Amino acid sequence: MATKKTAPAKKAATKAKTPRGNGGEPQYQSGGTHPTMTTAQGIPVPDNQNSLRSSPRGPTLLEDFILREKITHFDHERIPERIVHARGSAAHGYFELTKSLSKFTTAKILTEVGEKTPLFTRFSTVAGGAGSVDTPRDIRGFAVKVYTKEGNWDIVGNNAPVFFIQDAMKFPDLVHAVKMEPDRGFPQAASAHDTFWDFVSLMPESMHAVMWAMSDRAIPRSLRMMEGFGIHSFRLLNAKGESTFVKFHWRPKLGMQSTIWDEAVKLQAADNDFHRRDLFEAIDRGDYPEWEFGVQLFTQEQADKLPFDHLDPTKLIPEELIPVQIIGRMVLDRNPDNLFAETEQVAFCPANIVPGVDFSNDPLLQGRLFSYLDTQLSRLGGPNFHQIPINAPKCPFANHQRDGHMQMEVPKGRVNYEPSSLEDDSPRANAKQGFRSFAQQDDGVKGRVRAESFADHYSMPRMYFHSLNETEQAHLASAVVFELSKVGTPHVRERVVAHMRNVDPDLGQRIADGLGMAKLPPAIAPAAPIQDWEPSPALSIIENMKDTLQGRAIGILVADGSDMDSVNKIKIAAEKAGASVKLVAPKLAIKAKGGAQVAIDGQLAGTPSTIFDAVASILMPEEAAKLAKEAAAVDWFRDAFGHLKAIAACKGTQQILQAGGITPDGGVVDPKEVKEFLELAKTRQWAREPNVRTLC
Ligand code: HDE
Repeated sequence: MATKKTAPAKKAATKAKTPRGNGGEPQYQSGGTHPTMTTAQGIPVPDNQNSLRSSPRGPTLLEDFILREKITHFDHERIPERIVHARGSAAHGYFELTKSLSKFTTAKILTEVGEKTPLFTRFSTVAGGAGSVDTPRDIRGFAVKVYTKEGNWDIVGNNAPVFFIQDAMKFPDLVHAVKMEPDRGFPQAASAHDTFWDFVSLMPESMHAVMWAMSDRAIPRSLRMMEGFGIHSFRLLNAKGESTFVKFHWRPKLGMQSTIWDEAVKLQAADNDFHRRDLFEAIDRGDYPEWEFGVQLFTQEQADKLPFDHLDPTKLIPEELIPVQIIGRMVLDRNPDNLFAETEQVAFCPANIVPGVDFSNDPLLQGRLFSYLDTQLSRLGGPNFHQIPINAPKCPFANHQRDGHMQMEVPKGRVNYEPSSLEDDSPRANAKQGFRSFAQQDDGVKGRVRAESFADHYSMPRMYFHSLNETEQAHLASAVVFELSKVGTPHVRERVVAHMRNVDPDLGQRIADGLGMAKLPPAIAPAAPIQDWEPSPALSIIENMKDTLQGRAIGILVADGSDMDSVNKIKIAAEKAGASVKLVAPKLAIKAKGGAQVAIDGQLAGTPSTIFDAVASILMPEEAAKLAKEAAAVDWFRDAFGHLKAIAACKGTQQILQAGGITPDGGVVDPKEVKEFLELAKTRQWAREPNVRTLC
């Protein structure tokens, strides 16, 4: 037996030592029919292992065009990453209209009910580089490219309905301030540092978006559990040229859910790709994420009655004032075939809109209309990026634009100008079908000014704070304290507290206390009187959570001797209710009760409880006793408990809970109570939080 095993290995080792030139056989073998490998010019490659040398131990020849072509291509495999939103995950899907807006717009995509239109959606973090982690505290990009019959429509939004600045002029400053500091090159993907807080504390207008960034919205549990917002007001135009203002909303079918900050931090180590993997795996198993598409429609008269200016992108319109009407849905049902070709090369642009939709005068939107096209020129290398498959419209398109870097088309004929009379089929403008802009009268005075109606920076963050429940308020206050405790400059910390006092006096006090500030800094004089507006209950995540197990993940800890009948009872019921279940054990296979060999999904040390929404364990007492001495097992439960997860712990497991200093509460049940456990698993055990964490 032993001789038989070692013999082929010896042979392979001898073979590897033999120098192989042209015609050398690769050492692996596999089935299938493999096409002949060629160079990019189509020349068959004879050997993909060895470069061309003057002799077996001599120098490599410059003549080796195969090597040079391969290395040159490799050297240029990366393109400049996006300056913001570099880290992204995406999927293909479709948009389906369920209610026509024909009264308000001529856009076919918003009037043809039942039509399924292909789309591509990319979610992203803002601050980190392309290789950064998925779970930092950050606003998420939510960009949708809909390939409509009338051209591409890009809704390039975020998972927060407001932005940090009112005018595009400040965007480069904001981004410089939030990204890693330029001298030291850190922190990556984090706003918890001096330059970010220095900047925002000098920009009162950013306070509302800061509140969103410090709220649980900025640490989503899954990309599938985030809302998306177009932020700016846009216009819809009907056949008569009448305009209605509109704000766009995406609502996740799974409802919203967030991580706990401590959990998000641990997830960064447990799984850098937590969100990317979650999205990919869900689509891969046919669990297609879905969002409702909603619109807030309002007239100029309604806009005039709002106590703030809707053109100011630091303001949201509470849906209690103007309801969100659901008019369609987005389903993501296909993973990209290639991350680079699609997710990386996709080029969004808020200026891509279709006839029947138009822009508003939001000064941030106006600046964005320039920026995206410009950024693609350097990111994708030239003006023909619209020909890359992921960017190309799926409807016919034609014009007289020609040449440039990477022209993929071969235009025919003599006519590349207009007017022309030489060919009958050259493209011409079409006044009837063409894009129209709203005929807005503008008789203002030119100047670099900020409208007076943009001056109130505190009433809306106050309204937002008051719309959160107590738990969410405490998370927000604690997040600000966490971030400021990473800020080394005392006057920056004080300035933030001074703003927060304006947002809400109690919030300011709590943050000051959390930082151990001896004295409250004086509040900053507001530019406009602060008003108390009605809270918007629709903005709370916890208060609006969906009563469902769909999209939740459950981990079950087992070991040798575990009773698979009990395990399967939980697994089957959980999966039936829409959850995904993974078995975790000290080894990748266990010998279950009765002797059956059972394959395991995750090895304990590499599968911490942070990646699950609820955990269960079915262990023989002797195995549990061993695990009670195992840090990974103790942490598994300690973290699950600390992150407010439901726990189903068998009798044996109690030893591990004890080792972790856990006093079971109402969220800890016996695994036999499958129904009760799965009910608890739908949400977090909020009542436990004061017992495990001191919040501000
Ligand atoms: Fe962007 N933004 N942005 N932004 N943005 C980019 O375009 C910019 C803003 C948003 O998945 C860039 O292709 C300016 C608001 C998303 O590929 C760049 C201003 C909102 C994405 C750019 C803003 C966004 C971007 C970088 C202020 C929410 C990622 C690479 C006037 C409504 C899209 C690129 C994707 C990307 C500029 C403000 C959302 C540099 C100048 C407000 C989701 O062009």
